[in-house]
Amino acid sequence: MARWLVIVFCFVGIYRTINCEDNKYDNYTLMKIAPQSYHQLAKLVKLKHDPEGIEILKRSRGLNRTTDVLVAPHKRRFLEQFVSKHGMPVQYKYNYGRHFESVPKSSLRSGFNVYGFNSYDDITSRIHMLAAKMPQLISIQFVGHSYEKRKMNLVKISTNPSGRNPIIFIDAGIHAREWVAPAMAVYIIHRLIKDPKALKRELNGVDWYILPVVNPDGYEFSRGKKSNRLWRKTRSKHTKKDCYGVDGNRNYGFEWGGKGTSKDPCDQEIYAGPKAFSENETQAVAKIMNAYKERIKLYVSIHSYGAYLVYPWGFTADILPENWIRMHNLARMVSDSVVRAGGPAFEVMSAGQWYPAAGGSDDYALAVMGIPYSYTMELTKNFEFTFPEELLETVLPQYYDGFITFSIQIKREFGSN
Ligand code: 0X9
Ligand code: ZN
Repeated sequence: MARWLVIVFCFVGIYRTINCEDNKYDNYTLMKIAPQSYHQLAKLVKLKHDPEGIEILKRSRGLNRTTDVLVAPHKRRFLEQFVSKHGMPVQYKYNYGRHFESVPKSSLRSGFNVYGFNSYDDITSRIHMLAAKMPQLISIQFVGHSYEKRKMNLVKISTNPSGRNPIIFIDAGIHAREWVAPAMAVYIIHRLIKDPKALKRELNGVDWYILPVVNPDGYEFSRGKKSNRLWRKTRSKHTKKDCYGVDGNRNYGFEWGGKGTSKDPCDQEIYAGPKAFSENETQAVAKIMNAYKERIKLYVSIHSYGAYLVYPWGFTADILPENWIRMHNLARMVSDSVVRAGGPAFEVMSAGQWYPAAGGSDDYALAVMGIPYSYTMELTKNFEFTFPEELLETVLPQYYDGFITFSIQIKREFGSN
């Protein structure tokens, strides 16, 4: 359809939003800004996300590490002036919308691949198939419906389901576009049940509860041929305006609505929702935490991108929880084991020291549920959100070694033998 026609249709609101969003990133520019001095870094930290055309895809905390900003055409001049005023080096990726034309055709492909970006339906049928095949080891618990009525399925893996093993609870995919996260969760499931070594090692005395796709509506929306690859939020509707979704990781009921959140339902990135737990999806995660809070000793929420392993508090940079040293040390051990496996080291710090953002699941797990080890894990360093599918085979096993290290510590500290 001619571009002018789309614009007219969007303007008069006849055309469906989904198609208007289709062209959203055409002519956007990705600016990867690398501060060289602490003065520059301080300026960059203050750069505000702007729903009108400045989307900060990743913030950095150190020198020579990029803060990645996706800029709409009408905001590019402003940002160029900002970086040149402060003399910051920038790498440009022009026409960023077009980058998605080279995104793997996984959105179209059907059929499960353990090293792939699988559809929600393929993941769902695979876990049910595994549970039917190995009922003594893996079971599925329905934990709620997403806004668009997709089923949320918790995968429970245990060699002793009637026992009282400590639980490692992992969730992934609260942010729709972070496709590596559900891929990692699915890979963990696969290794736990297929790797004969797992029985004696990471499954011995520890149970694993895994929610592989927390935000299935957003995930499928980001995969659609016609929709928005950079969609982050859920797909609920809380306003009469033509704006959808809530940032699930701003929607939890601890310090809800604080720093790094937005009250604007049209904010594409960090809208916290009309109230805490307005979203079915975050309610379901909280329900799992609550049901097993005495036994969950480790919570990991998998995200992408970057190489960060961060712990509470995320709502502020000013204070740390009383057990932060333990969380910090374990995170360093996990990072070391990923490095030994050939992967990249994680930057380890509190989430708030990275950048404050309130209402996150990691803070809620520690503060409200009393889960003693709580983390957000950001996977993959390059390629932003469009990590090449063919490289999953290399990186997922490296990260898995980090999860083995987690399990060794949980067993050592909380196991019964
Ligand atoms: O901002 C987020 O929600 C996470 N980063 S992401 O790029 N995947 O969006 C980091 C969350 C860290 N935890 C808290 N701030 N509580
Ligand atoms: Zn995320």
